[in-house]
Amino acid sequence: MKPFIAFFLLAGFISLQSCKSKNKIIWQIGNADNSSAEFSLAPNEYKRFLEKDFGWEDRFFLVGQSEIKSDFPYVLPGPSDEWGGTWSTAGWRSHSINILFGIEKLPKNGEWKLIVDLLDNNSEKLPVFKIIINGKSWKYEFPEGSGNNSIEDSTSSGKEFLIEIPIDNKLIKAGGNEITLATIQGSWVMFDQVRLEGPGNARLMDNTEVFLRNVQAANYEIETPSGKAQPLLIDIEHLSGKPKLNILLDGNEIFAETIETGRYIFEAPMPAVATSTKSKYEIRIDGKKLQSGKIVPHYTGKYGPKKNNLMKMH
Ligand SMILES: [Ca+2]
Ligand SMILES: [Ca+2]
Repeated sequence: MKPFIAFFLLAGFISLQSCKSKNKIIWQIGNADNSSAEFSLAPNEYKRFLEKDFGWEDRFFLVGQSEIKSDFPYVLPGPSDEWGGTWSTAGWRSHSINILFGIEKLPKNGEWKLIVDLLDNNSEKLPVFKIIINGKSWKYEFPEGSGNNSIEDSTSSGKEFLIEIPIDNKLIKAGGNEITLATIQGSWVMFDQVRLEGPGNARLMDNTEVFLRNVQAANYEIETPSGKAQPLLIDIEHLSGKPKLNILLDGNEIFAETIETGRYIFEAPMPAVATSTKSKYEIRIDGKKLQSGKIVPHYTGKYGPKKNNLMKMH
C-alpha cells in the first residue's frame, strides 16, 4: 500500500473514532442501577396506576420539565392486567408512555441510540412491547421474566431485558420529538432506565411556556378573506402561563393567538404563491424566537376543501 493511501485511511479511522467518542447522553430518565426506586409508584404501588392517570395516549413526560418521581411510573401494565383497567365489561386496554423532547441544535450527522433498560416483566403472560420514535415503530416480544413477583417486592431480584435501538439521524427532528413506549399484548414490564444517546454537539431545548410538537405544511387549502391559502400546521402543547404565539412567513405575520391550555393544532394561512420557492417561517412566543425553518409552500389549487379552522385536542 502506498504511504499516502495508508495515511488517508489512518486519518479517516482516527476521525471516525473521535466522532464516536464525542457521543453523549442527551437525556436519561432514571439511573441504570437495576432498581425502579426512582420512579413514580415505586416500589410496589402498581394498583394506583389508574388513580394516577398513567398510561393514557394524551399524557406525556416532557424531558427537562416532568419529574420522574411523579410523572413516570415504575411499571407499565399490559392489556391482560386488571389493575391497568382491563375488565370483562370494559374491554382490553393497552397502555403507553409518551416521552417528548425538543432538540434545539441538530447536527447534520450523528449517531443516536435509544436504550430502554427493563428491570423485569411478567413471567406468565409475556408482554409484547412497541416503541415508536417519531412515527417509526419497533416491536419486541419479551422472554420470561424472573418470576419473583418483583412488582410487589422491591427486595426481590428481577431479570433484565435491554432494548437498544440505533436511530438514523434523519429520524430525529430539530424541534419537537416524540417516543412512545406501549404494551400491546400480555402483562406488565418494569423500568430501570430509559435514555437517549446522541452526538456531543446536539443540544436540548428548554421548554417553559409551550412545547412545539411539530410544524408542517398541510396538504389541503383553506379560504381566507384575502383568498385561498395553504395552512402551515402548528402542533403545540401549552405548559404554563398565557404566552402569545406569533407566526411569521418571510418576515410577515400570518397568525397570532394566545395559548391557554392543552394541545392545539393551529392553521396559519400561507398565501398562495405562483411558483414554489422556499419561504422562511419563524415561530415566536412572547416576541422571542422559538423555532425557525424553511418551508416550500406548494399551493397549486389542487388540494381538497377546507377542514376545521382550529382543532383543539385534549
Ligand atoms: Ca438494568
Ligand atoms: Ca433504575
